[in-house]
Amino acid sequence: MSDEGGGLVVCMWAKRYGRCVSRGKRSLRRALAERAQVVACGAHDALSARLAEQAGFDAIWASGFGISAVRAVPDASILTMNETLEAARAMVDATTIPVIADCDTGFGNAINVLRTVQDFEAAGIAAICIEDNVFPKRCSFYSGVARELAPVEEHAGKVAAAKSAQRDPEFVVIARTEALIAGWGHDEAMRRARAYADAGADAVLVHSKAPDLDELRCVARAWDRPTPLVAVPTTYIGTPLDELQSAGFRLVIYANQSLRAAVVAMRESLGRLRAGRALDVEREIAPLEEIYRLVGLDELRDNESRYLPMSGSPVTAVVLAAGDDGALGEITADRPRCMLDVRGRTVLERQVTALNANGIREIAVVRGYRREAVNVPNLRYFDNEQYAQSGEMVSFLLAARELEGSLLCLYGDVVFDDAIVARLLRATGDITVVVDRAFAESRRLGTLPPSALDLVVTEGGARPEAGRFVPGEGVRLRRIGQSLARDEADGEFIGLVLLSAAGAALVRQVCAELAGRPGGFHEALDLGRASLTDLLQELLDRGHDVDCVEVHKGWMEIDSFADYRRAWAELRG
Ligand code: SPV
Ligand code: MG
Repeated sequence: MSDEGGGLVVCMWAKRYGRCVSRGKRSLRRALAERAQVVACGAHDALSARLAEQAGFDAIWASGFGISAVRAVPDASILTMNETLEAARAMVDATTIPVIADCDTGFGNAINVLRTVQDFEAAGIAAICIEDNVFPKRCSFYSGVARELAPVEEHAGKVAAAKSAQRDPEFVVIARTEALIAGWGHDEAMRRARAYADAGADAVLVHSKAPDLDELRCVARAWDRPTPLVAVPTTYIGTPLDELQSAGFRLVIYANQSLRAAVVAMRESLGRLRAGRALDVEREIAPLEEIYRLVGLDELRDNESRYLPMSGSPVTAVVLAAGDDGALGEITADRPRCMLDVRGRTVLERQVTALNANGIREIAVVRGYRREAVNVPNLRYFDNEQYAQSGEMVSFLLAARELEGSLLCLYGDVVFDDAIVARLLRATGDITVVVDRAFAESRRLGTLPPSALDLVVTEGGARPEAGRFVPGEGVRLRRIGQSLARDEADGEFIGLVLLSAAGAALVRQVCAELAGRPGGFHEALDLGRASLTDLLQELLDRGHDVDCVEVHKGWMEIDSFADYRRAWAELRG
């Protein structure tokens, strides 16, 4: 079975528990065999490892320097083996590429190395690197350090012990010599490198703190073993990858750049933050949504809807079903639109099914016109006695004042795919509306209905790409209403709005501030007759963000008899 195919289930399970080295992308050995050069990026924790993978690196270097630094201690054998192991294991869990663990001196002598290999291999780590410093080591770049190296035989013994301890044939042992760092010269570096290769090392790292590649080029030229050479360009920073490759370095490790990048970015933003407001750094820091994506919030949500009891859903749906404009004539003489039957199920029952499928059990319906006909069991009802003279905003508030938490508000005459609700529920903003991009297509084809549509102007997001619809991210609503020019509008509001608990509180507060305001309100004659779109435009005018979830069809509004006939023709029973 291929690694990306049949082995995937085992591998995903194993990934969680870190035991996937011998398979596919986790194998550094395979990467070295298949590629001319493997480029690893230093990481100090799971998140930096994930970012390194996303940046396109082939492997992760679980840096001793970095793992120490994020615990604010020097790179000087201060951390224990378990602390290093846990940090590296977290990187394995957060990524799918090989993780190379910097094991310093191996955490003891050759006997300790046996245990080191067993533990790191069992954690899913693809490779370890052990260096010939004496314990306690000092970072290769610390100045003023008397550098002592372990005897070559002792380190070769550790390498042999490491090789004998590995169970997985894919596991890689990198031997590192500090001879050049300690100033012991080219010949000693070669002697050690050869001894470690002969002891069974799978790759050899001759560390250098020279400002250019010259001394390492000499090492590579003199190299007379098949064992691949490894470079760590921390000081010879001007050397490009292709030059390292042609010099003979098959594995390149950018050991600490991610940590140093993070320190500069944090220090600069924190300085500005301390001196000013959060707004002053907002544009230069990652949006919250990016962090949500990085840590897999979507996966959490999917798992919640899959495995948690549905009654725990914190979202309450509010169906606005009070009004009636008589547009459907006779068929709504004794019932509102939400109670129209479409192939054996009413519109409201269809809505309940789609909401339930997404874990929403709390459903409130605001009734008005022919309210006695709205009697689907197990729903909570609110009655808008003034439905004939009032708009959706009044109906919504009637329910919203009594309800807590996040609210999903929907028109009573729309039917929609379950998937639209699923996507809306994944939204992370405080106010999110669903926008149909098929509007542009209908406009182009001249198939828009003559009746009023809730049009929108948005910013960002999907534009048709070679006939393919790809929903965008970070799409914001800019304007909404029925009087927007059809040429200017780029979508249609489908009547679904999700308000987080904070978003719902904001709406209540804005409505309270508006109460009693005389005169017209956006497209409405007055506040009492305002629709949901008027309320949304008011929120936009006040500077609040309204996010959009983009869809392409998948819903239907029953606004006319023609719509009703189409629903019968297109919907299943
Ligand atoms: C580390 O990242 O901990 C290393 C590489 O050992 S270096 O710091 O460049 O020596
Ligand atoms: Mg190190």
